[in-house]
Amino acid sequence: MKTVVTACTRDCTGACSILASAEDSKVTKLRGNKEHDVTAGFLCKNTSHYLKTYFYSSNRVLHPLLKENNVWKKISWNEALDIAASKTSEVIKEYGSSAILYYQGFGARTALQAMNRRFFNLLGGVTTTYGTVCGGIGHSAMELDFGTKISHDPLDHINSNLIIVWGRNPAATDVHLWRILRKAKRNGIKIVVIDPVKTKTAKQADEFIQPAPGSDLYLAMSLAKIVLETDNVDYGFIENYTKNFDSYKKILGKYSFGYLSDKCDVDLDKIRELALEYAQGKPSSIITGWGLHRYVQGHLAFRMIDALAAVTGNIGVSGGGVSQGFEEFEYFDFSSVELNERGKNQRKLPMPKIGEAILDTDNPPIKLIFLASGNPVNLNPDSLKVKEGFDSANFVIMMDHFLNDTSESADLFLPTTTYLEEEDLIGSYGHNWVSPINPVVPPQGEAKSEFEIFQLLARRLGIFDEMSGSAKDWLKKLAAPILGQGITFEDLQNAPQRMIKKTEIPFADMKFKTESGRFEFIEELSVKDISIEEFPLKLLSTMAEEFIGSVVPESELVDGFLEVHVHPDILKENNLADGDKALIESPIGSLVVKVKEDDEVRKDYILTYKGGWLKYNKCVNVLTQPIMSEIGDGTPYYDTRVRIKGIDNS
Ligand SMILES: Nc1nc2c(c(=O)[nH]1)N[C@H]1C(S)=C(S)[C@@H](COP(=O)(O)OP(=O)(O)OC[C@H]3O[C@@H](n4cnc5c(=O)[nH]c(N)nc54)[C@H](O)[C@@H]3O)O[C@H]1N2
Ligand SMILES: Nc1nc2c(c(=O)[nH]1)N[C@H]1C(S)=C(S)[C@@H](COP(=O)(O)OP(=O)(O)OC[C@H]3O[C@@H](n4cnc5c(=O)[nH]c(N)nc54)[C@H](O)[C@@H]3O)O[C@H]1N2
Ligand SMILES: [Mo]
Repeated sequence: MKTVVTACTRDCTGACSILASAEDSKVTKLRGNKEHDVTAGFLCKNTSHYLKTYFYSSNRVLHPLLKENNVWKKISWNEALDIAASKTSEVIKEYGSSAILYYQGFGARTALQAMNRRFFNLLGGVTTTYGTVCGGIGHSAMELDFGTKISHDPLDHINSNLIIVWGRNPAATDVHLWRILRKAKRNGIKIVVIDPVKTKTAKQADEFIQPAPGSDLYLAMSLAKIVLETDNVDYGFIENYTKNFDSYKKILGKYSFGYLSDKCDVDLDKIRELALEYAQGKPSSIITGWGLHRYVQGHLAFRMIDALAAVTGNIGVSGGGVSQGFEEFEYFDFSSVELNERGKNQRKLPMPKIGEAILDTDNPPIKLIFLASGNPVNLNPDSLKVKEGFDSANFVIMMDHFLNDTSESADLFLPTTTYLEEEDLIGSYGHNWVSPINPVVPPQGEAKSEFEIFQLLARRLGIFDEMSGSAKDWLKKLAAPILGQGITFEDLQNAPQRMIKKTEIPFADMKFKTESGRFEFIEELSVKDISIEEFPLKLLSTMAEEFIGSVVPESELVDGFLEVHVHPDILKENNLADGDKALIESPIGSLVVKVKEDDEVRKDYILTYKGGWLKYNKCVNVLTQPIMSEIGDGTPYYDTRVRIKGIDNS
């Protein structure tokens, strides 16, 4: 028996360091690695079941597949690579390399994927994407306020007196942050959850505030207004380290308490209590989540939350701050590996509107698509349009472990390895550690790493010299900034490494990365009304605890209905009852769903989860609008307006 240190590469804040045991080339057990102080020696449900439900799942594809007459058929790697290479060179010859779209999803977030991008740059540059279907919006807000996005170490929250979990559900989506919050609670630190949904996290908090979706800016403004009115302001911080305070104060002055409390639909007494606790209990920390990113003007909520932390002087102090997450790729040197300067024909299409963008692109049009670790037909807004976009290309090549909704539009499937079969490094967007990924067993079936696939393609396309070398050689190059800090490559391969010392508190030196060098308050507020009379409800589609992204449990891979939670009053208004089938319509689509009566949801939205398959009629994104946020090129999924009506249930 042997034990190997590796790390989970799935799309999650954890990027957990794992100890994998193997016997006779069979992985027998995965355990959390105690050498990592955030992921702390335990694994989430999804990783605990990973061997059975993912790695050894009978649905995992272990041979290259080619679609002929709409049926997948097994082919050899030689054949698959020859086809991929000849499609690539034909398209380049006829249309130029920018007629190729390389779409990289969020399914795996490792360092070595830089080699995929290098490959495309060596071909002369291809079309890629800009913007994001994940964070983005909040990051741009933080850049405006602080000049950069940095967060407090998750372990620093233990030093707070009060923690506000704002638009995040770590009990389901980040069990390691949840462990820290539970410990904080045991230590007597008050946990407040602000979420329109009574989530698993909310149910275990000391205080739960359930505002209207998309109204957090008003809530943050009213909290700050009370702070000003009761003179709980940190004037020292404001005078010495901030800019635009007067303009910000003027904005607050324009709105009455009545208006603000109405808009967020939170009782003023409750707001007052929280404002005083937050300001007087200093240090207080705010942990923001992805729920805040999902609105056209989501940046306004983030900027008002940052401002609240600033007026109370909760910046630059241990146990304080506004923490969104971490830049998982910041520790690596990508530029020298990716060779962007060689990709002269680069073009970028907006990820939030990828379907329409593919269809509208001309000169040259998109002819060939390479897709790695993503499922855009399922998870990007306006699924049917994304499908139309992918279907419009002459040929689609995908690299994944499983067939998914986007495979319906693909022509060639190249099976890739997982974190139990390959060598790589991974950062995290939930903490500041980098962890090694090491092969535990040889690749299953005929799976190959993306790194090897692109090397084999490079050989066929005459660019092998610049793609050759071992994974280790390239990882050393990518990790150069880490190796410069006295960590050896062997250290990095043997154990997870903390990149920033625990004691480092963001902005403790009061130096901000903005142009002024100060924290910059929001100066102007212009709120757009994007409500639509005919579609009175919002549609929230959050993460499920039981699976990640669109890799749903096997039992879900059957025709059925998306389950949506609806308030009893809304059901009554529409002559619906628990368990009924109903039609949800949005400005761009409609879907037959099954309703679940739920008196814990608010009356202004319908709640469901993301990731259900289009193929089985359970994909919420047939309803979501393909629009971009005002700032940050993000995806405002939850600003989709809908209505619900009964259908014949017989
Ligand atoms: N099990 C599991 N874990 C995951 C994932 C998964 O699919 N499954 N996905 C991973 C990914 S890709 C990400 S980005 C993270 C996301 O991690 P989280 O941010 O924890 O996940 P979400 O479910 O998006 O949670 C957002 C919360 O915001 C709330 N919300 C919605 N609108 C508003 C609003 O207007 N105001 C406020 N205050 N709250 C609002 C939602 O009700 C929801 O509870 O999780 C990662 N972890
Ligand atoms: N309605 C709605 N839509 C949403 C969201 C929402 O809250 N509501 N959340 C958004 C968010 S936060 C995100 S991050 C996106 C995610 O969107 P995507 O990244 O497009 O979707 P995933 O299902 O996470 O895609 C992962 C795919 O990668 C594959 N994969 C996993 N590991 C590997 C690997 O190591 N190599 C390769 N080649 N493939 C691998 C999986 O099998 C899966 O098919 O979805 C967004 N979509
Ligand atoms: Mo995400």
